[in-house]
Amino acid sequence: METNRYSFSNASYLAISGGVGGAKLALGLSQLLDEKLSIVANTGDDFNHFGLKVCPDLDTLMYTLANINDKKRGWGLENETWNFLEAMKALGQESWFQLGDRDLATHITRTNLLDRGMSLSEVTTKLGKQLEIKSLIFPMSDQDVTTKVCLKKGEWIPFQDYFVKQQCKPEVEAFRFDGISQSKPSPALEACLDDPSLKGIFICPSNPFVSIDPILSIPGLIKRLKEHSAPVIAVSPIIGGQAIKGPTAKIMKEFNIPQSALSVAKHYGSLLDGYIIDNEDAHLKDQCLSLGVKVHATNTMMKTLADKISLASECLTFSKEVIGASK
Ligand code: FO1
Repeated sequence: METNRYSFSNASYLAISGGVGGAKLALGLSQLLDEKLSIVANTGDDFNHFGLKVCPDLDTLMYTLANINDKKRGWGLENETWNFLEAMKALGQESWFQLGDRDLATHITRTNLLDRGMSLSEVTTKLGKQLEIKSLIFPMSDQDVTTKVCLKKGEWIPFQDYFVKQQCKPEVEAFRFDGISQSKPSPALEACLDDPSLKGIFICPSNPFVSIDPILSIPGLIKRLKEHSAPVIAVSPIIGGQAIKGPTAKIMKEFNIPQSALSVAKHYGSLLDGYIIDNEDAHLKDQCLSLGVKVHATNTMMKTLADKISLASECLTFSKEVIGASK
């Protein structure tokens, strides 16, 4: 049943997103576009915890667009309670990953539906419909892809061990995405890639290394995005050399890359047709332009819903300028 929604998708825009940072722009875009927006989420952060399939970025997007997310943390649900976690602690179980009581319902439902043979795409569509989300949120792939982090000691650890358990404190040497070479784009992502009426592809201001790269690493994806008639436009996750949230700038330092919006543009390279930077980084405009990408500077700090909608509106306007100028 759900596959019909992919084939008849009348989405005009695609957003490529990780969790908290990306979801802010995705929310702004969804407010303007409703069902004309498709959002592909990173699933490299997914893992099994207490026997449950947890998909942090899909859930952050889902809760944010349904306006039931915890606004302070960015992840998880508002008005959450933690009785399950306390009870697990009392039983001597791990409590470093905070699974709230209400959030647990999502993981149990997803795990059950997957066990019954549904694909991650089908489960995600079902949950999105249940939460009355108009935009279509879907995973990058229905195959498992697992991000691993190489520490300076040469040890590879699971992503959530690095991100949550160790709070991104260890120095990082590299990332790898296990399972990526066997992965295929999810049906909804395939439909977007094949949709000639798609008007714009936005890379949300998520961490390029751990949130966007897993998606771009799906075999053949970069080539198909480059060949698509829709312009590919990224919004910088770096403002004035700092990441708004998360370890993007710290990772750049550890990779010996200058911590700047320019480095993000270089990272995405020839994939980009357009690049949106913050006004604070307007001095980098010429250097970004010299990479052969159109550049727009504006306020990219999204504190309020109005900020999110305003940036989303600028993304849409800019995409029309970029398409008019080149693609
Ligand atoms: N992030 C944390 O920093 N600490 C947590 O305990 C935590 C729990 C959690 C539970 C469910 C969920 O969907 C997300 C959760 N996150 C938590 C966020 C998440 O793991 C990361 O933000 C992403 O993986 C990075 O995009």
